[in-house]
Amino acid sequence: MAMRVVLFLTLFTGLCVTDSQVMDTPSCSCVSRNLALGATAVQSSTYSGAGAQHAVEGNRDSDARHGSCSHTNADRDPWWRVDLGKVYEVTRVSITNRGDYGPERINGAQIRVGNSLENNGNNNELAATVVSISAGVTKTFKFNPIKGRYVNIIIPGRNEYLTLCEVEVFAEKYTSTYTCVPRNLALGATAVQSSTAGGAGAERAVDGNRDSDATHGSCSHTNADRDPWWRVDLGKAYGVTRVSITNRGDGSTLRINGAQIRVGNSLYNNGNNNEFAATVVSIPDGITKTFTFNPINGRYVNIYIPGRNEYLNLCEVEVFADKVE
Ligand SMILES: [Ca+2]
Ligand SMILES: [Ca+2]
Repeated sequence: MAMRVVLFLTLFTGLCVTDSQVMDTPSCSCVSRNLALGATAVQSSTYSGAGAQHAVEGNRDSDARHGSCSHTNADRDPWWRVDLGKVYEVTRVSITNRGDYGPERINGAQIRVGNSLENNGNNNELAATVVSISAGVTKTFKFNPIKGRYVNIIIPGRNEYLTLCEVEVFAEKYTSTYTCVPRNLALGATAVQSSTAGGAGAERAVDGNRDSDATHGSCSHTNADRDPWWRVDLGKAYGVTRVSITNRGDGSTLRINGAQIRVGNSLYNNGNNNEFAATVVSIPDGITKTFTFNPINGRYVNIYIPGRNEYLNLCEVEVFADKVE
């Protein structure tokens, strides 16, 4: 599953946004990237092997005994620094405080952002001061954009241990600091079908669950209709470019063979006369198969088996519009 997500991001990042434009579009959802994740981090000293990188590994676990918190010795003015690799206009830093001991140690820490390594970067511009953070809590500090490649956390004026369970850094001014993925437009949308067998309604194919065992209640099922069909209403028209179908995995694999995907705005003949997008030659047992095509403008997506009496089973149908809106 993790691999699937990574591939998905790699394949589709960038299709959702333009170089200079807004983030979310109706067909894409975007999240600000944590620029510190996996970046190089250093600190004034390291206590018991708890290196600076433990604060940028993507794990907020606040129990220092679990190995995901950085930890200095009781240095004078202890500090920690991450190198973002290039200059960003930093607007937000989140710090996860230690939860298993000494939450007050973080009190008075300063967040500094800039491009200088003078005094280890601790003379860079002051962005915010950490008055306190409760044990194990992640607290977010927002400020006006500060240009910088380095983000420091320093506790000035005393001898102290600096423990950071996670530091996340964001710069929300440009699209390059966001990751955008296409939304599944069919998820939770209204779906109907030519008839319903055994209570297996059309909505089961848009419930966000690909479970392909029809006995688990997440697959739609028509009767053996002549030319059975299923249709989802996206709520408005999109330039649809991609449909994924999850076939039933507990038998009856061949029923889907010859199904057509149709996209358009008409409800004439229940939408089955809308523009032809792709034919499902076959889909193996329980597999999710993706059909891509040039954008077709449409609010309705139909799955339709023409020319015979058949049961139409769909365990999940996902619909995407990968172009910029
Ligand atoms: Ca961590
Ligand atoms: Ca389902």
